[in-house]
Amino acid sequence: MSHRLVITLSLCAASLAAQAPPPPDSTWAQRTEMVPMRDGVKLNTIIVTRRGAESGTPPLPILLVRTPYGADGPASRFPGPYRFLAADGYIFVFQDIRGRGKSQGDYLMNRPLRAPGDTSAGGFDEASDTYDAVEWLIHNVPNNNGRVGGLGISYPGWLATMQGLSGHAAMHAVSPQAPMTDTWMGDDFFHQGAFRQSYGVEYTYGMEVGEFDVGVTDMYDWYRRMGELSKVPKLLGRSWPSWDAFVAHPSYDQYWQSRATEKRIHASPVAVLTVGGWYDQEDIFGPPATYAAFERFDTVPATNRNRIVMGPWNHGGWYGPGTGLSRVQFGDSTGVWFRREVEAPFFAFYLKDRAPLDLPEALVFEGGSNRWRRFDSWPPRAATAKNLYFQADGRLSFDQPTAAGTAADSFVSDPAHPVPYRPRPIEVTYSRGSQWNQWQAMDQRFVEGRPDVLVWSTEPLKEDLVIAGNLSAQLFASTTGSDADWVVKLIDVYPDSAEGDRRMGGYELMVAGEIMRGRYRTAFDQPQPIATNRVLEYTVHIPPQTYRFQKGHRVMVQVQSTWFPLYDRNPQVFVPNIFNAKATDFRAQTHRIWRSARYASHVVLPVLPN
Ligand code: PG9
Repeated sequence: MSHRLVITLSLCAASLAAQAPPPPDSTWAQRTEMVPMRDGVKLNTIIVTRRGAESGTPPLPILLVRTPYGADGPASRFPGPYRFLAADGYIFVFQDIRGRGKSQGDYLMNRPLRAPGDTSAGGFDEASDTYDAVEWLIHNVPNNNGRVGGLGISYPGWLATMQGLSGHAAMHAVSPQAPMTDTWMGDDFFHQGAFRQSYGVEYTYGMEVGEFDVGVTDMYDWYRRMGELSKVPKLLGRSWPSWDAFVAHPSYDQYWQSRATEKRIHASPVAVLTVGGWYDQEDIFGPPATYAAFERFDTVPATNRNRIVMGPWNHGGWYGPGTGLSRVQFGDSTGVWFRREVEAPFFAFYLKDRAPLDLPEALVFEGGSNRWRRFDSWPPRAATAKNLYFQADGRLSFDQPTAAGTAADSFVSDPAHPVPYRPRPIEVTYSRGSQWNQWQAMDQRFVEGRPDVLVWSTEPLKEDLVIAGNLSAQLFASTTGSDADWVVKLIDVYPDSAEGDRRMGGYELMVAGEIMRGRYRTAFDQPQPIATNRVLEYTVHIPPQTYRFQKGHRVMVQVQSTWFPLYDRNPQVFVPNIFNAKATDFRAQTHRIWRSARYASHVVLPVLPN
C-alpha cells in the first residue's frame, strides 16, 4: 500500500480511494503556484477554475482547502465531493501546508497557534500562513470577488479553524469539519489520559516515517505480544517526532495545552459552520469544543454567525453517501443531503450573498428515529440531567439505589488478556478493508459474557427516551491496584425481534462511550497513585449525543477497564510514566464498581421532553 493511500484513507475517503480516480473533468482548469509566506518559504498551491470563468463572468469567491495530505489528491479528483459547491461557482484552491506535499519548510504536527504578539517560533503558524496565502490569492487570482472561505475535514478541518483565526479581512466564512482540537483530552492521541495506542502509533508513523505495515492480519495480537510501550520504537526500528513527544509528555502539560486550540480561540471574526459525526472514531471532542469556543465570542444575536452540525457519521462520513454504518441504517443519504442543503447554502450566503440561509444554531441528527433536529442552543437548553443508576442483578434504573454499603460488582482486569475494542482480527488502522471507520457502530454483543465486562440494563422502555447534549458517568470504584482505567459505554439494545430488519434483532449499538485514566482523577496534569482498595469517585466525560431510545428498546451500560489496542494497557500499578513501564509492572487487579445508597454509580443523561 502506498504512502499516498495511507494518507488518503486517513481522510476517511476509503471508498473513494479504493476506486480508480475518475478521469479529470475537462470543464475545470488547474494551475499551480508556489505562494510565498512571510519568512520566504513557498507553499505549493493548486488553483482550480471553471474554464472560461477567468474573464467575462461575474467575479467568484475563493474556497481554500489547506492540507497535510497532498493538495494533488483532491485537485486530481475534482469536483468529487465538492460537486454541489462547484455547481454554485467558486475558485477552488488546494494548498500543501509547510513541510508537506510539494511545499517548502518544516512540518510540525499540529503546530500551535501563537499567542497574540508572540514572535518566537519563526513568527508564523497556520493562521499566519493562511493570512499570507489569502493576501496572495486575492491579488493574483483573476476575477475573484475578494471573499474567501475555508473548509476541510480533520487535520484540514483544524486548518479551517486556523483560517478563521487568520485575521485577514477577505476571509468571510469557514467550515471546520471533524476538526481535532485537543489531541490529549479527547481527539486523536489520548482520551482523558489513556493513550490511543494503535492510532497514535500507526497514524503518526505514517505521517512522519512512511507506510505502516508490520505484515500481520491482527494488530490485537501484534500489540499484545509486543508488550510494554517502550518496545514500539524497538520493533519498528526507529523513533519519530510524535512518538518522542508522547513519551516526553504523557500528561496534560504545556505541550498539549498549547495545542488545545479551543483554549486559544479569543474571537469569532468570521462565520463558522462546525461539522462533526456522532460516530467519529478520531475527532469526536473537537467539533463541539470548536463550536463552543467560537460561541463565547459570537455575541450579537442579530448576526449569529456561529453554528454546529452533528450528523450520524464516522470521521468525515458526510463526504461519502452517509447512508449507514456497520449494520445501522440512517434512512437517507445524509452526507449528500448535508453537502447540498447545508454546506453549499452556507458558503453561498456568506461568500455570494445568496439569501436566505435557513440554518439553526444547532442542526443535529437524532439517531434511533433518523431525523434531523433544530435547536437554538447547543447543548439544548430544554434538556435536563437525569441519573441512571447501576443496581443489583445487572439492572439499570432512574431510582436512587437503596442497597447497603457493600453493594458492588467486581471483575478481574488482566493486562495480559485485554478486552478487544472491536471483533478480531483488528486490521492496521488505514489498510485496505479495515473496519476502523465502522467500529463504533458495531454490535457490542461480541464482548458480553466476558468476565471482565460488567453489564447493567433497563427493562424494555415503556416510552421513548430522548437524550440531547453532554453525557458523563460518575463511577464509585475501588481497585486492588494503584492505577486503573475506566471505560463506560452507553448502549441501545434493540428488541430481539427488531421490526423491519431481522439482522438488527438484539443489536447492541454503542450510542456513546469513553475512557478515562484513573491516575488523572484529581488533575489531568498531575497523575496520582490511586489509594488501594479505597472507594473513590471518578468522572468519565462521555462525548455528547442526540439519540432516541425507542419504546421497547433497553438502555445498557457496559463498564470495562481495557479497550485494546485502541488504548494502551494500564499497568494497574502506578508508575510515573507508562511509556517507560517495564513488563513486570503490569499486573492483574480486581476492580469494584459500587452501587450502594452511599456510592451510587450512575451515568448522567441529558433528557429531552418527549
Ligand atoms: N484524524 C487525523 C488527524 C488530525 C489531526 C491530528 C492528527 C490526526 C486526520 O484524519 O486528519
